[in-house]
Amino acid sequence: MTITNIALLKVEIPMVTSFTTSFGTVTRKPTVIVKIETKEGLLGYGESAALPFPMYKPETTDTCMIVLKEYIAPLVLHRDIKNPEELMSILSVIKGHNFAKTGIETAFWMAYSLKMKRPLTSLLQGTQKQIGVGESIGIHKTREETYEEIRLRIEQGFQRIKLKIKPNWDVQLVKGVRETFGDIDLMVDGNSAYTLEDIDIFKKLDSYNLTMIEQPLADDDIVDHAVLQKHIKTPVCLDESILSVEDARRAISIGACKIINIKPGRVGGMLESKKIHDLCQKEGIGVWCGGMLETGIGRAFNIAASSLPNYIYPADMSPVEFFYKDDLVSPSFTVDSHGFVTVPQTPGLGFEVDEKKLKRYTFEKVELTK
Ligand code: OSB
Ligand code: MG
Repeated sequence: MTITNIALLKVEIPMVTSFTTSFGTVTRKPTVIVKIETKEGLLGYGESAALPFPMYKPETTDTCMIVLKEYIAPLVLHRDIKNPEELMSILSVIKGHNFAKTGIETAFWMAYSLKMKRPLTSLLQGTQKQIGVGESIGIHKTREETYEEIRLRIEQGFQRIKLKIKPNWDVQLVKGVRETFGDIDLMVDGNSAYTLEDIDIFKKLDSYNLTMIEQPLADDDIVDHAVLQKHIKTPVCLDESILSVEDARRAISIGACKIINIKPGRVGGMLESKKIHDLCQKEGIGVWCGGMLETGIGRAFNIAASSLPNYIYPADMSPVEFFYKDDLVSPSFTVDSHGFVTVPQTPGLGFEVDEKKLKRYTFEKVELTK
């Protein structure tokens, strides 16, 4: 396949609610949509779903735009690229910038899937026809407000509840949730807000039968996580710390986690997600798909990746309308009353991109043809 045209679209759909984590509040979520055209007339859409600020990982929406324009596009335009493996080998000269890489990688996967006339799930060797979904509950002003959202999400059928935590918004919260909601599938996500000095907090959390504790310690650490894991029986799950299959191998080899959250965006795309999945399957480490508040375009790839067999925990895959006034695909995916999303079985994205909406929410556009 030869890419003849790349459009980088900075898109912003108004949010209907903000999302607060230990690192800050997301009130606006611009995103980068990458649209490619190939010589044979195939279209591909991908998404670089970094946050607008460098508080989750170093990348931002704007760094994705720059890296895609200045470094990625010149490497891939007008070059005959056989498959995603070859694309990623070309991009491997660029260090880091995984969200930027994911934008072009996912667009390429979509076009490739159309060319092969096979759905993404089948190209990846996915086996699951539906994906179990949980809900990630941001930090609220009060515990009562948090309980109200949990009540609603359980009623709607979401299969597990993930609580965002930070120092002084952790043990009491979890205790209250257990007292109010009993034995629900419950986990917490610290987004790197703690250090090993907080070990007593994790020993306390350890008695609440949490399914996992996600990324409690530094975003670039695995050593301290390994120490923590030795002191608690609750599985440690790594998010921010895992950027590649090599990271996953190292983390597993020192016992830094028992579970990995794979976000295609964070690891550089679907191919690396699959590699991490395959390694974890071999090592007996269960995985699940996290999210970056993607639009329906990014979510489509998350759904396809989640169809692999070792995705054994519910995904962070709340419907797009929970966070945004609108979506870029229509219809958007839905979560049924038992908390399942159906995996599309058609070649391409599996969802219809609405060009009118894409245009309406685009506020910056860079066209590259070389
Ligand atoms: O740590 O999983 C995270 C959103 C933005 C940044 C980091 C995280 C999250 C979420 C939301 O938890 C997951 C979603 O996309 O629904
Ligand atoms: Mg996380």
